[in-house]
Amino acid sequence: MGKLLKKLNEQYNFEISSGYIYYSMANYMKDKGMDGFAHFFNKQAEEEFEHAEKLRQFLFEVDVRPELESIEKPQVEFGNFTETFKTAYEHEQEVTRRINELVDLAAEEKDHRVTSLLQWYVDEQVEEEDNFRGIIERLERIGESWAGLYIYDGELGRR
Ligand code: OFO
Repeated sequence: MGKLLKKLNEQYNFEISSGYIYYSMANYMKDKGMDGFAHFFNKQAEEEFEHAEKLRQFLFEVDVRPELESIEKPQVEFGNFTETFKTAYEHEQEVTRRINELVDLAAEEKDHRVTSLLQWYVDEQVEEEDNFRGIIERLERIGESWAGLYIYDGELGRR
């Protein structure tokens, strides 16, 4: 496996571990009685597994067998609701950094197949980051108001 495809395999694993982190956030929220926020993070986890699946399919298509690595134990406590979303946002920024690195490497290696695949991830990251920024802004406005939190919990529960 060349360097670029190895890095893609790493990203495949990273997407799975992202899903794992979001499951942990979902459990934190559920434990605090915020079923809507928990639902949001469960959906987010499912999306990560779809991102992983897309990479897995691609690797097979270019005749590489994807390899699974062990997954690190995710964080369990997150401080509070806003902090949880902030941690998720920071995680998405890390994903973006990794995708950009892959884009640069694909350009260096002149691998247009990978460049084309990665364009989808570049666009997806713009959406993901915007999404989390919006949620954090809402939560910061709501502050400590339980009435506001419950309304927003219901809203994100319909995602
Ligand atoms: Fe949440 O991002 Fe995957 O790629």
